[in-house]
Amino acid sequence: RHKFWETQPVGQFRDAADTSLPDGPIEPPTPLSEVRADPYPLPAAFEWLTCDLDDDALLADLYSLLAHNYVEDDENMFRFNYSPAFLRWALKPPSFFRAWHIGVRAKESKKLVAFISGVPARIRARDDVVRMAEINFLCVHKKLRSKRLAPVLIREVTRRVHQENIWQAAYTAGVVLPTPITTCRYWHRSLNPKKLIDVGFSRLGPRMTMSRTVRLYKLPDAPLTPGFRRMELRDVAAVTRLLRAYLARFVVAPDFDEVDVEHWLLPQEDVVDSYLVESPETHEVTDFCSFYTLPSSVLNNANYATLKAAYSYYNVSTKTPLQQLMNDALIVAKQKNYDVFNALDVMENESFLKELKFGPGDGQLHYYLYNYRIRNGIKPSELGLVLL
Ligand code: MYA
Ligand code: JJ1
Repeated sequence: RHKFWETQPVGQFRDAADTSLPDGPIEPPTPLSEVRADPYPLPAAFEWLTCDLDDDALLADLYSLLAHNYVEDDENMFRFNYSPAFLRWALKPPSFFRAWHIGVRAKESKKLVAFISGVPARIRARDDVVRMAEINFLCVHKKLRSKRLAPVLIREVTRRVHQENIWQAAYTAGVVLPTPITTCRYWHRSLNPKKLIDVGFSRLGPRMTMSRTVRLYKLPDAPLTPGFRRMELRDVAAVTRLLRAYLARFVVAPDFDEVDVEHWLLPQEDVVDSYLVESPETHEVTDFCSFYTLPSSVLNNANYATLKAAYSYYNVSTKTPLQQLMNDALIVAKQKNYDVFNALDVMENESFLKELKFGPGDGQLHYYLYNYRIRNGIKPSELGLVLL
C-alpha cells in the first residue's frame, strides 16, 4: 500500500501490535563514508537547486511556488500563504544548513517546481535528547503531481541530513502515513466572525443571527492581566528558564536554549508574536504566550483574498491561569486585526479551548518521527512540540 514508506525506517503499521520493540532509534547510524555522495537522479528535464534564501528573487520564487501549490483544506477553499519573511525565519534558525533548502527546477525555463526543507533541532523524546532535522514545506507543483517526485525529494533531504551525521527527523502532515506518534485536532476561535462566515470558513450556528454571533465573540479592547506586555530581547533568559521548565513535562518536546529562544520567540512583525506577564511588584516573568502568523489565501471569493490567522505556539503559565493568559492572547490578536486564532489540542490547550469559545475544525495534524520509535505513541496532551 505504501511502496515508498514501506522501505523507510519508520514505525510500520504491521509492527503496531509488537510491544517487544524498544523505544529509540529504529536503525543505527552508518559510517559517513557510506552515505551516498551524489544527489539522487531526477527526471531528465529537472535539476537540483540548493536555495539561498538571502537571495530575494529566489525567496520570491519559493513564496510563489508555495502560495500556488502548498497545503489546502479538504474542500479546496483555502490555501496556506506563508509570507517571505516567515519562510526566512522558519528556514534560517541558529546553525541552519543551506544544503537542506532543496529546490527542483526545470532545466530549460529555470522555473522552481518543487521544494523540501530541513532545519536542525534538538528534540527530547522521554529522557533522550536527539539531534534531528525538522522537515517542512514539501511541495510539488500541481502539474507534476503523482509522478513519484515526493519520494525523490524525501530521499535527497535524508541524504543531506545524514551528511551532517544526523539520523532522526520530526515532521507533520495532514495525511496518514506509517506511523503517527500522535494525531492532533485543529481548533478555531473566531475573531472576525462576519468575514469568516462570508468566506465560508465558518457557518452561522443554528438559531443564531449575525448580530448575536458578533456579540458572542466580542473581546475587550486591551489585555486584562496587569503586567502583560510584549517580549523584548532583555527577556530571553527569563523566557528560556520558564519554557525549559515547562517543556520538561512533555514526552516529546524541543530542547530550547537561549539562542533558540531568541530566534524562535523574539517578536517579529507579522511572523511571530510573544507576550509575557512581568509581576508589577517583583518584576519577575511568571507567564508567557506566543503565536505565529500564517495567512491563508481564500480561493474563489469575490470579496476577500486572504484570511489573517494566528496559530498558538508555546505558552507557559505559572501564576496567571492559562485560560486568562490565552484570553489576553486573543485580545491582542483581535487588536492586530487577525480574523481567527487557531490552536492544536497539544500540551495543556484542552484546558482553555472550549471555555474561550474555540470550536473543533475539520482538519487533523499527524506528527511523525523518522528512525525513532515511540511504542504505542503518545496523547496530544503529552506532546510539547509545535512545528510551523
Ligand atoms: S507536510 C506538507 C506536504 N505538502 C503538501 O501537502 C502540499 C500539497 N501537496 C503536494 O505538494 C504533493 O501532493 C506532495 C506529494 C509533495 C505532498 N509527507 O510524488 P508522489 C507520499 C510524506 O507521487 P505527490 C510536510 O511538508 C505518499 O504516501 N510523504 O505524490 C512534511 C506516497 O508514498 P507511498 C507523503 O502528491 C513532509 C508518495 O509520497 C506526503 O505528487 C515530511 C507519492 O509521491 C507527505 N505530506 O507529492 C516528508 N504526501 O507510496 C517526510 C504524500 O509510500 C520526511 N506522500 O504511500 C521524512 C524525514 C526525512 C529526513 C530524515 C533525516 C534522517
Ligand atoms: O482550517 C481548517 N478548517 C476550517 C475551514 C473549513 C473549510 C471547509 N473545509 C474549519 N472551520 C470551522 C471553524 C469553526 C469556527 C467557529 C467554531 C467552530 C469551528 O474547520 C482546517 C483545520 O481545521 N485546516 C486545514 O484543513 C488545512 C490543512 C491542515 C493540515 C495541515 C498539514 C500541515 C503541513 C505540515 O507542515
